[in-house]
Amino acid sequence: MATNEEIADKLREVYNLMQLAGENRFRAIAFDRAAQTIESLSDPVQQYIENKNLTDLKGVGKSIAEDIYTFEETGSMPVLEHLKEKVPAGLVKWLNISGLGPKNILKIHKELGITEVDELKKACEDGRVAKLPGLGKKSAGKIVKSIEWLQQFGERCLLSEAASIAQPMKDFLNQQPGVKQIEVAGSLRRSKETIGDIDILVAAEPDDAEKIFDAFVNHDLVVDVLGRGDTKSSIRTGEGRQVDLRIVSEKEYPAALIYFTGSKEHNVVMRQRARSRNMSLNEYGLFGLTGEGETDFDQPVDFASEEDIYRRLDLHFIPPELREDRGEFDFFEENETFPLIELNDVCGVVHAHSTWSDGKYTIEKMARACMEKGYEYLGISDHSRTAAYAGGLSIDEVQKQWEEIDQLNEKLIEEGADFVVFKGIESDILSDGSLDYPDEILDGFDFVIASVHSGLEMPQEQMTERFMKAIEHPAVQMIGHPTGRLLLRRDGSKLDMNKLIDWAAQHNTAIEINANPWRLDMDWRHGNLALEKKLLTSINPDAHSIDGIDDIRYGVMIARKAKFGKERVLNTLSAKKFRKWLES
Ligand code: DGT
Ligand code: CA
Ligand code: CA
Ligand code: ZN
Repeated sequence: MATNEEIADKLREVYNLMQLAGENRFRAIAFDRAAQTIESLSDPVQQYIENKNLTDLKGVGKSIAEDIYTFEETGSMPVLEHLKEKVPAGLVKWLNISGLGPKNILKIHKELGITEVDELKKACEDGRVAKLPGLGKKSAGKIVKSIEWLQQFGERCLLSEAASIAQPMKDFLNQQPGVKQIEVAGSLRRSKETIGDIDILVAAEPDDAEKIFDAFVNHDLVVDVLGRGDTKSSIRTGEGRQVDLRIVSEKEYPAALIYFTGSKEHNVVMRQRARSRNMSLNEYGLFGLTGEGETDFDQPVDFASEEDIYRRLDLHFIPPELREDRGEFDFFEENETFPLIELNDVCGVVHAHSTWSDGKYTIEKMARACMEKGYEYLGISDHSRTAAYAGGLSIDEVQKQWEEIDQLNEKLIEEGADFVVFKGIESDILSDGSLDYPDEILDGFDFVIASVHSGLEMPQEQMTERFMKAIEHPAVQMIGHPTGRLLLRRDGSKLDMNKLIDWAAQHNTAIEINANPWRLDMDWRHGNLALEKKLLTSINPDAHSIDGIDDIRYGVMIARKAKFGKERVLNTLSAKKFRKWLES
């Protein structure tokens, strides 16, 4: 059963390919419109498929409805398959080049007779593209930059996407006979913000490996088998993600798990530590050394878990998120554990948008969803007035929103609900560092998140000053998504984060970890300094919908990687304590 998102994706693929095939523009747009409708539907589209009433949906016509029914029955959509035959596969990749639309793609493809991204890059560099009508030198330069960006990051995906592939895959494999232990390894186990490929490790008897690999390569998500051997198979999913499955013996499993979890940098230090203790560590195990100082496979050192191996190297167990060779070895030589925040510690949802600005749901709907998910409070923070493009609130609207929140809170008390809505705002930081409302309005909020949404390209020094002014403003409790980056899409602003962390810690202002998987900003790499300065954070979903609230889990993954324990994360406080902190 396909989800709303999956069906929307298919329709959008049709839309993209139709444009590249030069088909009727209006027919193509119809697919895009249907995709949008289904994507933003709050009920499961399955209901409409079962009742055969898809055409009740605005923007879904009869023929597209038929395409969807067929897709649901057969798993493929003829119109899409047909288009795939018609459009050169290389050209489809051009759609990922930002700033290059289908019209120009077709023009370049036809005029220059090229289909590959590499050919396009060359044509931009040697002036052929610049000579085409309507393109010019500037466009060609932009295309080259986008291609370079793509080549650097294009093969990676967001943490959320990788997790949504790995989880069902792991659950599925775990049910296969013969699987004794299983773990997701690699960058995903380390909670990196973007993932190259997904690595899964299984412990099984060698005789069972064949069957397990059979199951793996026949999984629903698989479209291509990239390789198959005795101990490793690789597949590709429909979205182009690669998954590597390795099967090792139970005996080798702990050493293999350390090896394939990485990072490479962490592994290098682990091997050095083994060496300096007259042992050799590799993916098969821990061994003694021969007289010549080579690995002596006849001298295995016993272990039954990752923890055992760490102990053999005079270390306590190092949580996977921290295995980046960024100070974890010194720490875990001395200390048994580091208390990292857990998803269950989070008590409240801070930073959420409602229909008052660009959110999809009313405050009440958002509040009830938070309640259902087990949270104690919701901090609403719509956009401020300068963010007109996102429906930012005028002073008048702010005051009306406050009334609505007061009434809602009263209603919740009457119902006996143990839940409260806080009045917040995501105030733009204007280019001179001032906020978006006069002080007397700012004082009326329970909390203020200060964010930059425009003028992101400011020189570093000026941008840092801009943030520092916001940090020291007495009305501001937190800084939102400090760099404004969109992972795999655009770099963030240039900022002196070291200075900001120091400044924020001094002023008791938090810097959020924006949990939206596109952002994950502030970056975990600032974790060491944040710890040293005792910086506070809040793990904020920046939710624009009910589903968006669940992004908190990615924020928690990044907060762990950034060495935050719950005592430095504000939304682990109970509603009462959170209010007290806001007032202090
Ligand atoms: P990714 O896939 O780019 O997001 O990052 P990883 O860390 O998952 O890297 P991947 O998939 O190439 O390899 C998984 C782990 O296997 C990696 O974290 C460490 C280990 N590994 C792979 N190749 C090497 C190597 O050449 N040397 C060492 N020391 N470890 C390696
Ligand atoms: Ca990997
Ligand atoms: Ca891999
Ligand atoms: Zn924002």
